[in-house]
Amino acid sequence: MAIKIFKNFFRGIFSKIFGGNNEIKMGFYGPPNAGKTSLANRVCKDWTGEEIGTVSKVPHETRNVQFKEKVEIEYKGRKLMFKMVDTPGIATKIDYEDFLKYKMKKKDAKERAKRATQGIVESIKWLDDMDLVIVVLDATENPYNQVNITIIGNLVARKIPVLIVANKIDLKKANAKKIESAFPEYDVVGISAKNGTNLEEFYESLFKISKKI
Ligand SMILES: Nc1nc2c(ncn2[C@@H]2O[C@H](COP(=O)(O)OP(=O)(O)OP(=O)(O)O)[C@@H](O)[C@H]2O)c(=O)[nH]1
Ligand SMILES: [Mg+2]
Repeated sequence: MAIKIFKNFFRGIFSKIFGGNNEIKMGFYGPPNAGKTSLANRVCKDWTGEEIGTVSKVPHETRNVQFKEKVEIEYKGRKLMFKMVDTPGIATKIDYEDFLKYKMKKKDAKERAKRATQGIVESIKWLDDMDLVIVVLDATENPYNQVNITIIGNLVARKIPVLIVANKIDLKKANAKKIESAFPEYDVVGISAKNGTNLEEFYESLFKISKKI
């Protein structure tokens, strides 16, 4: 705690002296395949015209933290500058055999599993550096699981503001309400990153939780 206060104090002085950026570091966290990169890409594309990374139906597509700096977002006349950080999906277990059904060679599947495991460690390391976190969950999946509870518990312990996104609401099986019930103390916004549904609500919630930093 004392170290964090110290760090923030010096960071503040540093940026005042050198006119440093006032970027809000926004992390996209969650289980694999939930749509973190899809959402990060959509936001990035909206405001910079560029994307942040590749999307795939094969889980653990993102195996390194990737980011985009100086993404200025405007909502109702207010502007905020973000550093967007897309992270590898967090899982409790990675089995290379799960990748074989995607017609991947055994050697490639093993390499993907190894890199995905390292990616999880990297995701957790970056948590400390985040000003706020968007937890992206797949609304067609059961939200009551170890990964979600661990991620959100970690954020609470570090006092990092959280916005939960219930993604894939375009799918019939999606149940955003179940996510709301699972995490009643957080803002939950149902979206489709793929179709761009409810992005306005996402920006509204984002600006709301940015005030908590
Ligand atoms: N139907 C539907 N599919 C989506 C949506 N968002 C993402 N997807 C699909 O879900 C799959 C995973 O998307 P990604 O954006 O790669 O997910 P991710 O969370 O970054 O996954 P990892 O990098 O593996 O952790 C892809 O096939 C996407 O096209 C959505 O809103 N609706
Ligand atoms: Mg990804």
